[in-house]
Amino acid sequence: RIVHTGMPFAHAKIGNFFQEKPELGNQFVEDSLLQSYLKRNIPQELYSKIQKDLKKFGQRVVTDIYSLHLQCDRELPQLEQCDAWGNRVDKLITSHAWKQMHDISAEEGLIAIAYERKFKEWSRLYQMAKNYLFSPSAGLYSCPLAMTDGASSIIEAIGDKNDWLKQRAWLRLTNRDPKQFWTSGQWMTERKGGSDVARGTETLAQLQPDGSYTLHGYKWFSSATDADMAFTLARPLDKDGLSFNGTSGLSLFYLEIRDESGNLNNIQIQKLKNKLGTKQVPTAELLLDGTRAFKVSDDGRGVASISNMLTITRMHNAMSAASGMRRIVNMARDYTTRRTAFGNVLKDYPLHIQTLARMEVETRAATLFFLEMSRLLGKEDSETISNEEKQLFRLMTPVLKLYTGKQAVAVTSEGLECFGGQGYIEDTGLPGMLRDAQVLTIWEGTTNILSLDVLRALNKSKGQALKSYYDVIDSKLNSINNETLEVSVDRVQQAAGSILKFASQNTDNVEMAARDFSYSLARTYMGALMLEQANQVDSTPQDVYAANRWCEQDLCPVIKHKSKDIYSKQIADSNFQLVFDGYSR
Ligand code: UCC
Ligand code: FAD
Repeated sequence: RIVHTGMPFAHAKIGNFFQEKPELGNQFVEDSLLQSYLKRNIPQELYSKIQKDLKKFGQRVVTDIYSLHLQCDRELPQLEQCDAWGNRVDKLITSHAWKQMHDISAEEGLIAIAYERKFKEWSRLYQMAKNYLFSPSAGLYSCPLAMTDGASSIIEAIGDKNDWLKQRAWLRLTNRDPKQFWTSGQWMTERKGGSDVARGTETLAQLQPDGSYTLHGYKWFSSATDADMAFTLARPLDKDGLSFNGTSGLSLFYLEIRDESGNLNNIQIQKLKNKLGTKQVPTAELLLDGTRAFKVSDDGRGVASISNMLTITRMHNAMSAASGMRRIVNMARDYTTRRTAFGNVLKDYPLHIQTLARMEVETRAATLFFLEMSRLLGKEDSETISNEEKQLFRLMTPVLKLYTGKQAVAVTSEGLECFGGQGYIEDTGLPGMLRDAQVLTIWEGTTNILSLDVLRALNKSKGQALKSYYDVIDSKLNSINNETLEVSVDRVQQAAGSILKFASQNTDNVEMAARDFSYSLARTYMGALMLEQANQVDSTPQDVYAANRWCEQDLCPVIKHKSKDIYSKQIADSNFQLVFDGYSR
């Protein structure tokens, strides 16, 4: 017999302390600003129904949908290019969770709500608010949804003359039945250029006897390649085999990715992109080798026609930016109650809370901006928009996208730091949030390209857009009667005046001022929205405090720079010399 002094097998002792993880509450119930904005802008009888749905969904996005989100993060898409026998199959493998997101999107009406118009001009606001709750828990399914929404809007804009497209695609894109529901891609970028689409597009379109076309080209970025259809740009060839250069040679085409038997429509998936983030999304390079397609714009109106889609996807981009900020702030806030350092929980350190308060102010400003633009979009959809609002909406869509994209990167980066080392650990899910935020400044138009789009909108409106901008701000400020907001009202008023003044002056290089100008438009407008929110009868001290904090910053960087003549030819030359100092090739 053997004498045992203790059990030979045991768990290793690794200490008794385990940090509690951050928890999320109902994301609608916890979002006081979202509730307040919707309540004050949507008629009561409609809001009571919307509120009920958002409250239910606010819980889903932190329970079953959030589990699927984490699964999308873990089980990334794969491409099986050839089968075991060498046959090219281009099989795209996506996770069960990703497919579930498709079904949930249909069932919850994440696209449908906007197009059913059951809630009149507030349908779009409702839809965007619901997507705002979904986006940070969506496993990036928000990306295909954005393009699907954009595609639905294009088809609606094309109108009756293409009823077959409505029957064939629109009814599916806006469907609530998962079996019917389609998603769309948006293929604009080619190897030569994603910003300069007019010079970058090499894809050619060959007319067929039946009136359809075959497309021949290489699409350099195709997000969500598992979509059912896509809108894309190509150059139709005339009977002599010639095409036009530039934007006047581009037309818009509709295509389906697969035929009735599920085979790819003469498309080869060349590779899946190896990306910094958005890894959940199957983004591919595609060879179009005779892809059957249908021209849906007039000749040469490709870019103008796809710009409807750009407007919608840029709105989704901003929605994703604002909701991503809200999510990291909510998580970091909860963590301050669970994490102890130097003997106290983090929430007891004013320095740490100051950091979070600054993030909160940014998040509120972005959220109000995005909600207000969604409200205007709803009015445009239902044709109740005034001319002034229309001008404002066109001018401010690129501003919204570019400014909130930048905010999201900064706030999410700060948010990761709020978790200390854990913010850098992959399986907390936190690092992915930063990687996914970074793309918001790149796709759907980079910051500079959108700043140039602001100039385009200004020029096209011949000054009317800026006048509308000023008048809308002025009218918001005039209705403010709370004296604790007086200083901020003055600051916003002055900034708006300075913007007008700057626009009326001749600048050597107006393009060089475009980014600072756009930032000025953004900060000043967001200031007005924050003040409006703070001036409501039921506004809270937090609304007032946040508005005043926002308005303390430099609202109009373009003017400060102008006094230094920073956009002159001489400064442009000095910038060039500085950037290329020491460059030897
Ligand atoms: O990145 C992509 C998909 C990513 C996945 C989706 C994510 C969605 C968010 C999800 C969140 C999770 S798709 C690729 C996106 N690509 C871009 O955004 C392109 C960026 N480049 C530009 O925006 C450029 O400014 C271009 C391509 C529009 C420039 O083209 P052109 O042809 O050189 O510009 P033109 O000649 O000035 O404009 C041609 C016409 C004009 O109309 P007309 O002739 O009537 O005057 C313009 O006024 O297009 C009109 N136009 C616009 N109209 C141009 N831009 C706009 C606009 N933004 N709104 C209205
Ligand atoms: P470039 O045009 O080469 O720009 C490079 C830099 O130059 C940028 O900083 C830009 O701001 C700057 N720049 C360019 N011109 C000017 C100028 N005149 N003045 C000042 N600055 C300038 N595209 C699609 O069509 N469909 C998709 O589904 C899609 N999915 C994507 C998914 C991901 C993850 C990513 C990262 C991209 C995706 N894209 C997609 C492509 C994306 O839209 C483009 O990458 C983007 O529009 C920029 O184009 P580019 O890469 O050609 O950059």
